[in-house]
Amino acid sequence: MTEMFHPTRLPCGSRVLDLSRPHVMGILNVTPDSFSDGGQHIGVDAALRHAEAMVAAGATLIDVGGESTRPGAHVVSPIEELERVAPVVEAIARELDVVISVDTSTPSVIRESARLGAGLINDVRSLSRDGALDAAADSGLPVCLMHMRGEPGNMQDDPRYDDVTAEVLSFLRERMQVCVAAGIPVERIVLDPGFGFAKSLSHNLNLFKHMEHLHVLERPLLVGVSRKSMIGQVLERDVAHRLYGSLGLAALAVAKGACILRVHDVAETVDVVRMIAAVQTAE
Ligand code: YH5
Repeated sequence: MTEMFHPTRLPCGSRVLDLSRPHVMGILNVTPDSFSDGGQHIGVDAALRHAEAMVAAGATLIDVGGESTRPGAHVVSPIEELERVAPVVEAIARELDVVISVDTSTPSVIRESARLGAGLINDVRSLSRDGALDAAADSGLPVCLMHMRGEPGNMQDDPRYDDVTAEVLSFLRERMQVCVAAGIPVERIVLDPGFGFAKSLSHNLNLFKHMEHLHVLERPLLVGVSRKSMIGQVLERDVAHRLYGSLGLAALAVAKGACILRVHDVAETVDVVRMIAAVQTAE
């Protein structure tokens, strides 16, 4: 088991996450073309019911995303993204006891979500869009910075690294510095290696194997591997048959010190996390 050196309390708006134990973040796609929801969670009621089920299953964060980051997915305008995300953030904040994470790169969505009760900004582009750093700094919320290269549309076109873990580490270190310079306290930063983003199968496996190196940055790690292609490629399973692969990687991520697991299958992952926590907290 890996030792970490980050503090154990992460204030997320009106709630606090106790990071001395791992947390499960349930994925809530509010896109018409979402990859594995078939778009059925578009209606606010349906989204709220799905969020409620994930909270009942033990999710302590819900990640609301209105922009599909699948390669080839169509670009969403900021207004369209806001119209998808805002009503769902508002409904969850009103109805459920959970930290709302918003998967967005868009300044107006960051600002409006924070106003409506979001607790975490999760940006796969690490606040690189014009105005995103200021919006996140003004929100006062923690931010998750994720490693990616290019844009979702072109990121899988022949990604190359000499040492993927070292390059992810230096990218995250640099984005952390940029955030701190923009007024986001380092205590509010969560880091994510970005599995499946601008990485081949061997890059993903190598990065996973050496994930512990990222603890030198002394920030909590979030890991998202649920149902991703790296599992499909190793096991030769389509997206509907990646649960056991996802759970295996979830367990290994926790053993390597990850604090937050971003997943589709909340109940199953919560069992894995609780079992590991029972062992880790034993005498
Ligand atoms: C992530 O890793 N990922 S969206 C393709 C799949 C399955 C899942 C074909 N947002 C992350 O979930 N935010 C996404 O199978 C994220 N970390 C953070 N912080 C992609 C996704 C997925 C893509």
